[in-house]
Amino acid sequence: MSYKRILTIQDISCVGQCSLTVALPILSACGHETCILPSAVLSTHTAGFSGFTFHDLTEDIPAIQAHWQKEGIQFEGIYTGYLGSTQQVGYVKNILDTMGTENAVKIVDPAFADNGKLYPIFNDEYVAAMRTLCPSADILLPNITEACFLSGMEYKEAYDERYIKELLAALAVLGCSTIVLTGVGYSPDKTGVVVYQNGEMKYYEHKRISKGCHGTGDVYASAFTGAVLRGKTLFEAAKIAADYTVACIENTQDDPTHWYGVKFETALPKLMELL
Ligand code: PXL
Repeated sequence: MSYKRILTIQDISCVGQCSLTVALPILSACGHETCILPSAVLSTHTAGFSGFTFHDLTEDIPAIQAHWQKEGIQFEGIYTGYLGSTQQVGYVKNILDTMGTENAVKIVDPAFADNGKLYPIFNDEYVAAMRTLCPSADILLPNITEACFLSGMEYKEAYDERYIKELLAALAVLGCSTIVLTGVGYSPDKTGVVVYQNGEMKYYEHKRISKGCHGTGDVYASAFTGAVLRGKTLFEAAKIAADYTVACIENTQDDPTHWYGVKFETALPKLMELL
């Protein structure tokens, strides 16, 4: 049993089943000590709610990091998601570069866009900052939209394997050559994930249940991180995270009142079984 200390850096959306409220329970269920650095506090996530509050925590980060350094605290895994500001990306890069143990695994989920569009608070300057985070990551975990914004390639709704390979090669140039690309589907009722390593693509295809469930990217990234830190290979972890995410969506799809996230909690025993 590998019990690791993981730091995850992303926002607290108080309501909405995403970011830290998803990462913390999932990483705990995977059997890891989970430390958090909240990037911002929001009343809800920003996809579908209007009038949400947003409190950026950028200013707090240097003092938190300095205290950890004074205490000699280091992390065996660092996993970043939705961040609070462009300036914060620089602070997070420094944390990735200095706060890991010798063999720490660093996973960056860009978490700034989906379905061809940036999330509300982000802009081109943020995307440019996010590019600078790539060389500090061991594994980059974008969806197709984020991969397009980062690499500068055109976003397409329909594509073939050649386009995906080109996209991954263009992304790898930014400095992280191990990429797990999510939401890759070559036919309407299928989706899947591509694991790209040493220029080679390996594809795990599974059924697509419904389009655009909120928070599934965070569910996927958290389960993937938990599985990798449990010593699974990248492909095994990618598959476990996909099967778990599908189970979460299946848990939720027959409840129209639950539009803002997925019921990931009742599927946690399945994740533990898959591990
Ligand atoms: O799930 C990604 C995410 C995280 N945090 C906040 C969001 C979103 C997606 O919209 O709004 C605040």
